[in-house]
Amino acid sequence: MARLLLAMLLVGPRFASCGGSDHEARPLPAAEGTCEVDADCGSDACVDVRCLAGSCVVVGEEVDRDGDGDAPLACGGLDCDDADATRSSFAAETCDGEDDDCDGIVDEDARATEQTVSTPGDGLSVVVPWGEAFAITENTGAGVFLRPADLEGRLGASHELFRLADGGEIVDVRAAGTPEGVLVAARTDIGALRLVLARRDENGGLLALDGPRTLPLDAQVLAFDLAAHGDDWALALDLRPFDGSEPRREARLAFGDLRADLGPLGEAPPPLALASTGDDLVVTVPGGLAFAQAGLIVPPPAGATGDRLALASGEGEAIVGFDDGFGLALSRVTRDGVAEESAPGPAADAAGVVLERVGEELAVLGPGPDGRFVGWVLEGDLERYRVAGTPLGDGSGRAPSAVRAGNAFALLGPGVVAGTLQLVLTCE
Ligand SMILES: [Ca+2]
Ligand SMILES: [Ca+2]
Ligand SMILES: [Ca+2]
Ligand SMILES: [Ca+2]
Repeated sequence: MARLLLAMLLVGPRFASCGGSDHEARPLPAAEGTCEVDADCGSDACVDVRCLAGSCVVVGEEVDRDGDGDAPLACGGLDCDDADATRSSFAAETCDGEDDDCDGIVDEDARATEQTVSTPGDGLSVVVPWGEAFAITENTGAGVFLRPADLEGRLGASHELFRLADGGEIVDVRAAGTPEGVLVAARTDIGALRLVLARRDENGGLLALDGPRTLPLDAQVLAFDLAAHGDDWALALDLRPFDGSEPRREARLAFGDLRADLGPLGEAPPPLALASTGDDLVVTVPGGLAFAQAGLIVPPPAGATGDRLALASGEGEAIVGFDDGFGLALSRVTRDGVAEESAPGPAADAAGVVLERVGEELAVLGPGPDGRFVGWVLEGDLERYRVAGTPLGDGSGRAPSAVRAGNAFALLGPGVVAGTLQLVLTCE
């Protein structure tokens, strides 16, 4: 009997005390370090422990899963994201809306960066938004090319948009960007206007070209401007009819059927500018600003001197930039008229500024006091602005543009070195 009891003790399950209220059998706790499966060894995110031959064995440290050299916070390191090797206490803070250096503050001290972007050839360049980056059109005179440029200053492949097969010269190229792509318009030396729509794919590449096509006209194009208009594009045209009648200014949808003839220009037509309010087109005309579809002319802002008005598109309004005798001033204009109060603009030369809507903000890109291009960002009320780009080149032949990508405001404008563009990123 004693032998049988000893055998049960040796081979049978070991039992915990049968004391307590439930009287159910429970296994004895395993001895420290003993196990049957890996899970018995507990889960410690900082080390890799496996069950080997019944014992828990540390087989490796997993304190840096993303391999950036920094252990996660829970394991005594300073890596605030151990699944992202671009973020650690060793990383530099960059302007991307994330806390790259893991100090708990997003985008602090993310400094403005500047890069020179060399554009091939010395043709005239126009920069337009291309998604959250840019596209650059290049006019070689005989052809127009388009190439994307990212916010690192890298240029994508160059695509030929069109070429003049039978001689002649392209004398004026303009472009307008929307989320889908870019409309490029080029005027030739005989006053014809060619249009091509470059559609972009999701990855920022070129998806397809629509066109080129020549705008059918009974007139010679003297000047033109274009703007994005909802999902479409709009054109403003100064035309000299072939039948010898008076020159006239027109507004049209580039890929629609709207035609709003705004009448003869008169002896001294003002410089041509076009903007969209989303539901109408605003065009500079003698005596003020025409709302093409409403058939209204709004007088120019009070105090405007000279005949140059810069326009920016807006939702239900356009922003007009003008010289009020002291420098650049800015006003809102709607079909009801120009807002009474004009906000003094940054210290830019009103004659050379480009106004561009960038989300809720307005970018003012133009020559500063010393003639070099500067970018400013104005908040929605037009009262506060900040410099968004150090002085660039003198601007000849290089039309600038600006985009916002997260916290970064990017400006691509004329470079200090002739024939280049300069990319400037600033961060909020
Ligand atoms: Ca790490
Ligand atoms: Ca990391
Ligand atoms: Ca930080
Ligand atoms: Ca950051």
